Amino acid sequence: KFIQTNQVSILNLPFSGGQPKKGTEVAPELIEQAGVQEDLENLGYSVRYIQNPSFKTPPKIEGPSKDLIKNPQYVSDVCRQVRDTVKKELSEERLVVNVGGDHSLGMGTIEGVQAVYDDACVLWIDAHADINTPESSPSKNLHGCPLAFSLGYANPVPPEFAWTKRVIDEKRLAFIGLRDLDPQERAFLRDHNIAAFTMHHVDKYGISKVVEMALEHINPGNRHPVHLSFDVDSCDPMVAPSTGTRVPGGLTFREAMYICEATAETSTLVAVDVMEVNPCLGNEEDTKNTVNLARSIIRTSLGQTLL
Ligand code: 4U7
Ligand code: MN
Ligand code: MN
Ligand code: MN
Repeated sequence: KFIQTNQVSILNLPFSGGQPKKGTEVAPELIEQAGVQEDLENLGYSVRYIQNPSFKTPPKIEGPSKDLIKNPQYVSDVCRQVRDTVKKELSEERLVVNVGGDHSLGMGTIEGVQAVYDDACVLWIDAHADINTPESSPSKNLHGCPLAFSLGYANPVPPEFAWTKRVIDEKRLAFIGLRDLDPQERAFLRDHNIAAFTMHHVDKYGISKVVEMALEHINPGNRHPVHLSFDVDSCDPMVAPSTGTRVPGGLTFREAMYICEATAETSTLVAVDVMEVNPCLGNEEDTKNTVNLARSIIRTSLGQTLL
């Protein structure tokens, strides 16, 4: 609608520092090999691939104590780099596809999007709310915390994350797919009136109504840019088996595609994240299916239709 472009930048973000399982760092390469560039070229896009190979060097484990957030400096450094790259690509009036990598990267992608479009809204598709503060996090894994940084909830902000700011407003954020929340996450969602559509709502209203309600809430009249952040664990483990935090009772493949289709139809999408694919989990078939899901999320949110 307002940003008319066929230029898209794909950021490969091979990173697993926000959680303890190795493997999400190899996902971008496999998703690329699945044929994403060709998919997007077939849709009429001109594609720029951006690789961040420096992410691949894992640090020595930081945060040795059980009570401390894990790998703060590493996650912080990578996310700041992601913020800058997203910001640069968007400033050149390109669309951005962020291919993770674990979901701690979301604090970088959100800051990058908000730096260019400060009224952009965020549609977060996930089994989890990822809104834990370092203090409230039961696991101390940063992939469960990105939204707490983007909303300014972390108090105190760990020194490593002093660069993060409150860049989104609660009324510009909606969730779909939730089914595994920690106590403090529930409290944040309730106390701040955040549009949180759980799997209960998907069952009750159907996916089309849920997406309509979510988009109407964060983006009435489609006047704002949309940042879609898709964690593949929003999907049922049968659909997305190769991911680190599987939760039963998730979205079907079609429900996931419907979210992408409905978002694409608004012509407001500026950025999409596809996160948490872990090709090292599950068998070969599982990996293939999960990588193909990621590929489908990308081409569908960028406009591929069935007909
Ligand atoms: B993901 C969890 F405790 N809430 O904080 C946590 F259940 O990016 C899970 O959505 C976080 O995959 C999952 O560790 C992060 C846990
Ligand atoms: Mn997530
Ligand atoms: Mn999740
Ligand atoms: Mn903002």
